[in-house]
Amino acid sequence: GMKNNEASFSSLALQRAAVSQANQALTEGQELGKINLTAKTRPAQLNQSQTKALSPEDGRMHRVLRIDATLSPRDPKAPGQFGRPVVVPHGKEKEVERRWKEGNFNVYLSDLIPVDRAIEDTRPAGCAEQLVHNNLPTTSIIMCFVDEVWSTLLRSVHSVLNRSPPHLIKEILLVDDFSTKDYLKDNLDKYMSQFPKVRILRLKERHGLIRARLAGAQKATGDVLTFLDSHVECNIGWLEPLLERVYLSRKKVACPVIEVINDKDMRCPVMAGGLFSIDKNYFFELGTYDPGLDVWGGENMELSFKVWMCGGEIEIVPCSRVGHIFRNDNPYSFPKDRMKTVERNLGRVAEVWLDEYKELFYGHGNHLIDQGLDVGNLTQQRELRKKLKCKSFKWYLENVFPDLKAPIVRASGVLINVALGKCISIRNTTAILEDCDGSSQLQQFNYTWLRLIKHGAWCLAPVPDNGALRLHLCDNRNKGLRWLHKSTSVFRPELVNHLVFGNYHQLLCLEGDFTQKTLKVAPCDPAKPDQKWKFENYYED
Ligand code: UD2
Ligand code: MN
Repeated sequence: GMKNNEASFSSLALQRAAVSQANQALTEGQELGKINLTAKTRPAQLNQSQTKALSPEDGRMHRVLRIDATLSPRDPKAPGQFGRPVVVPHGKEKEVERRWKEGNFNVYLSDLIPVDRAIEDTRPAGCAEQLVHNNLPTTSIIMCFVDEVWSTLLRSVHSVLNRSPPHLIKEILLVDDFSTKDYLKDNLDKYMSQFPKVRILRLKERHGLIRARLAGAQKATGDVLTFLDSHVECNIGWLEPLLERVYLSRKKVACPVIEVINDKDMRCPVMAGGLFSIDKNYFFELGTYDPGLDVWGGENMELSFKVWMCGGEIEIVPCSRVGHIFRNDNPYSFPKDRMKTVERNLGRVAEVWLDEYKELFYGHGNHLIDQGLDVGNLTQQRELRKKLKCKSFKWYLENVFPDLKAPIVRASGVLINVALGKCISIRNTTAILEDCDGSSQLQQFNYTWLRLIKHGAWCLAPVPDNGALRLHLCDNRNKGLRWLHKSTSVFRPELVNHLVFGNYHQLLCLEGDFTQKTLKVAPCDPAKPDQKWKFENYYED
């Protein structure tokens, strides 16, 4: 579910980069859900520092795990074995449909596939030969779930047990975030009792995944925390390279490949969020997650900014492969409105970490003018940032994400009234309607990410209480200069193509009057064609 990203951050180019990676995986994931539940990941190239290995003779290192307990499956002919695609049997389509909503993926097929099936080794060449230190730290696997599908939960646990060196797994902590399904109670206890390393922690109320992970972290006894979703499949040799990175540098957060990742430099500005290993003490030094984040969403941003800005690093480790079922939507309910929850979480993150760039975040939301989004108390988070002596967001953008080109302009060129076929032109300190002339400087406007209609340093805005237009010196922080265009589609579909000014309570739309050649703002009316506007060029959707 990447829907959260539509909530507010969607246009922040930062998030876009992360999302576009994730979306690719999402497309693949839909396939996973429907067809074969196999981890499909594109092999990455290893860079030199990753292939360079010490010699095993030096006695301090050994090869990653090669024996995969699932390689001689109990039933080699079972569906999905070796990651083979599974086809829905004829006549079962109804059942597939009926059971889909249990997990928002093909639950019917998942149940047909053995919980300890074999999967293909998707690692790039060379990974199996890699050496890791003999004295790697141990890890606690923390897997939170709420109403997870039985077979996928079991498959996640089996994949960890079967494909990790036992001595590195201190424990597997299953954190039950107040599930309602009966099979997740006694049956789960009974099933897991055959594995001494599996502990089940039951939360007494719904915590949401962020605080559920924190509850797990509090109980963990391993040196490193490894977080996983409850519908994953770890591949052979997935764990050692993660722990190796943390071992070599305790401020490194190591993520497995779960999707197509920019593998040029292995630097990852924002992690996907679900799957990573982090030194336990370091996690607590960083103040864990902001415990004020609710249910789902934004915590990956928070931790990513915090890690990078406060002296750590995030790295995608190409030899570590973990499959994950991406779903179109969360299969569980949100205690409060989903969109508001995620928006509030992102608001907290923006307020604490984004410095002056937080204006971009607010400028992008689907809310008209920001409504003083109540993000709760941030004192502790801000103090933490000071205490950790973290760098600025500007530093982050310049150093961690130098190839980020935050697009400044969303639309440009002449601004044409759709019904009248006339264009806006600058006259002294005001604007009028004229015949369109693309070569006239006076008719050139930029519509920016902060929703300003700019002509050079000047911005179009209505005169308060009057409705006439005038030019105003642009100021990115002045919310009284912002116009909504296009992005209104989410909020009020009928307002697409309008240029809307105002707030939730009072929407005013730019309107042209051809006889008078004048412009004004007037109450929005979808039936009025002279309120519809188009820029010459658009740079997004
Ligand atoms: C992604 C991450 C997920 C998390 C989320 C943003 C990956 C693969 N997944 O979304 O880990 O970072 O973005 O917050 O990077 N859960 C609970 N309680 C809840 C809600 C969820 O325990 O209230 C569990 C859930 O059962 C699952 C895990 O938390 O095991 C993550 O939830 P998800 O799978 O719905 O999130 P996902 O993969 O869409
Ligand atoms: Mn997930």
